[in-house]
Amino acid sequence: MAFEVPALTYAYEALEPYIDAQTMHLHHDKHHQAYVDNANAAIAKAPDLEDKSAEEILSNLAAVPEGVRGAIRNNLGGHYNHSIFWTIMGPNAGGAPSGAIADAITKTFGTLAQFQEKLNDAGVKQFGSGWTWLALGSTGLQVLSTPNQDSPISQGLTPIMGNDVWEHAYYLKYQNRRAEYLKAWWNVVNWAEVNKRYEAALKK
Ligand code: MN3
Repeated sequence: MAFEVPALTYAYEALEPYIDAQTMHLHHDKHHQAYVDNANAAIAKAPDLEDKSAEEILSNLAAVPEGVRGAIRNNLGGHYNHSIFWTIMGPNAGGAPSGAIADAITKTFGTLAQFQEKLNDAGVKQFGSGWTWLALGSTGLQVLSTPNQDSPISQGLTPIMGNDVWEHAYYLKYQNRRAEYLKAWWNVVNWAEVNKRYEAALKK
């Protein structure tokens, strides 16, 4: 089955003033669509992958035929990462988490502010395009960054939340001020969804 860009569950302008509507339109409708189109084109050349989920394919890239592996890694990775990204943001969001994720963040990183600083720092230091992530592995929660559209799932980690630090995610509004974008982004984080993802990851 072909992959599709999931519709946003909120309006394009709902994340204003932190993320502007024009960026959301371009990012969701154009950039994400391009990843989906290119991923589907690559999968059409590797019929064995057709019935597999994005998670299954990306968690075992070595099993992907070499001729399409790069295209799948970049474009299915792009689809998978962005599909998470849209759901962990929302209007009337931000603030502090509650539930299991709140306890786990405190236990792992000390305070919420310390965790936020760590995730932002990984985002600032990611050279070029990429993502900064909170992911769950066998030793617990960890912050990491990935280049391009690489996903933590390809390293055996479950992505819990992540911020897109490609210039297309922030350049219209923040220009070269990536650090400012990273700081502002916390105002649109949908913690209820992040907690849901964390609880689901614990059960895997
Ligand atoms: Mn993006």
